[in-house]
Amino acid sequence: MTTGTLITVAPTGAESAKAQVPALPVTLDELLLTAKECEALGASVIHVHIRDDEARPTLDQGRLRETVAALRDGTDLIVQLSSGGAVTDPEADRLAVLDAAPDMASCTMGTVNFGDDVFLNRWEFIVDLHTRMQERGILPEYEIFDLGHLTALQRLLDRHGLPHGGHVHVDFVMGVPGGMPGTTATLVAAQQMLRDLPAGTTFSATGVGRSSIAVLLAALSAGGHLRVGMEDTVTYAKGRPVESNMQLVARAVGFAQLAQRPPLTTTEARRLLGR
Ligand code: KMH
Ligand code: ZN
Repeated sequence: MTTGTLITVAPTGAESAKAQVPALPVTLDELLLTAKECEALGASVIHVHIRDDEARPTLDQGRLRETVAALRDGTDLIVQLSSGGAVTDPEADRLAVLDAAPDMASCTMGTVNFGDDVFLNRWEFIVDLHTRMQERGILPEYEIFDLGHLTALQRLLDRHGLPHGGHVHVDFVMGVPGGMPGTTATLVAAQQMLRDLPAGTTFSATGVGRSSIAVLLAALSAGGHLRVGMEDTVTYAKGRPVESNMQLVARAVGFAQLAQRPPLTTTEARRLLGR
């Protein structure tokens, strides 16, 4: 049955530099303001990467805890911390993200070439992330950069059991140079592979860069949910830089309403994800 649309905003990421993308929210105040405005527009989940005083990506424990507390205080958004960090972050720091006790955390299901870099996700590391989240009651969002990552997810769940609460939610991150392309055909192929996962598995999708609109439309028509934000998209249209995360959330909300799948409220999103 087609439901409303869960909209996740990924406002910052670890890849863009503030100097090149001045609208990127990098301070806690900027992040909180963005979060409040995106929630008011229809976002129900926030995927969070944080920055240090020089706007460089960081996994600093104190800052992560402060960020989770501020988002909980100021919004009703479901707080999802990135355990992916930046491609240079060590595994120990990525695991320690869970100590900040978010509602959700990302869990990338395999290694992928990432432009000129490699985003490394060893099997044992994935198992560690998954089982620690099970123990602590944190819901994973399984990040799928390539179709084989879905096979790895099936293997993970077979061997190590369902996440805490039993709901499986995946996010197709499409169009990364080195990963699966951001096309309708690929999204449909990925969706077909969900048949091998537990009944009730939900998916969202995001298309990086130019693939963002194609993926958004394909996800909506396929019954999927949406992730949008400046982590993935910094150009709104040819020659037009994104002005704010709100602009991207507003566009997603508009498309979701046209598709007669309006944004889920945070309460509805919590029900869907079992949070
Ligand atoms: N920054 C990328 C290397 C995640 O948040 O879990 C990884 C990423 C995925 O953004
Ligand atoms: Zn991320």
